Amino acid sequence: MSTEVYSPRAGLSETTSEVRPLRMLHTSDVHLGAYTSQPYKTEPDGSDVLEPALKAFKHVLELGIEADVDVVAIAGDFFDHVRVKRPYVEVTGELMEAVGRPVVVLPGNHDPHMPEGIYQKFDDAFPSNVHIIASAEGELILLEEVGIQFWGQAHESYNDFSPASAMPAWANGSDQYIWRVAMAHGYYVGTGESRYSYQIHASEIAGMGADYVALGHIDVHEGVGDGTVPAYYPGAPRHSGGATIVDFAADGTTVRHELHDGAESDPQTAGNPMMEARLH
Ligand SMILES: [Mn+2]
Repeated sequence: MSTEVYSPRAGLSETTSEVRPLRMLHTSDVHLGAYTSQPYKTEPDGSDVLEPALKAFKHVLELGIEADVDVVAIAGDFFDHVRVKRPYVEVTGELMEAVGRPVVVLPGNHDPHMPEGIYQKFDDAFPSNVHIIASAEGELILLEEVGIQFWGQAHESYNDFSPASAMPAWANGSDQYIWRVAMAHGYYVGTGESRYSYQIHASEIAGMGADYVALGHIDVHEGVGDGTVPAYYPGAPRHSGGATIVDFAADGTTVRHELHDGAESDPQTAGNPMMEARLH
């Protein structure tokens, strides 16, 4: 387990609001449905168990429950493709409901928010604690009772777009500071250029005014940016075997990657460093 500590966001100390600590679980690139459309598989003894991608997701959620997080963030490519069937999505929804905490989902390039996509087609399979960001222009999910707000630009098609280009419209709390999490699903290029789609630049991360930037798109756990704002790819649950836990507090932000016991390596990427860093 690695732990990184960051100074509070510039300007936080000037807030007149009460600053309460808060804990978040951040995951991404779960790619549900990548290997099978059946939510369960039958063991040799005849018992039914969750298929591997759902099992990895369940393990990640259990990490969050064990750590007693206040909220869960899923930063894109939660589902692998739009052909995932209703029974599979219903089991996914049941796992999300069982978390008993708000879950915020940013659609990625594999699971764009569009009429034929998972989130609109199976809208009723997601429980009321699930909040799905639905606009490419950017949308704020304000969870005032929890004390946190999420900003993100949803993928709405398979076309290229700039997932961190809009300026977040943060809400300000009167009595309580509301933590700011920007979500973006794309490829971090730093200050340079790249041939890849969905580019996220260092200046965008630094300029969002966020306490934390929750990224998704690559499978490995990795911190990016210039170090002033914590910005992380959490790592895909089946690849990294865990999730990222973020602690927000008045004296700074702590980010750690936690492994879950039941981690299985992805048979398509295990042992292949080129494949292991692959993009989605
Ligand atoms: Mn992706």
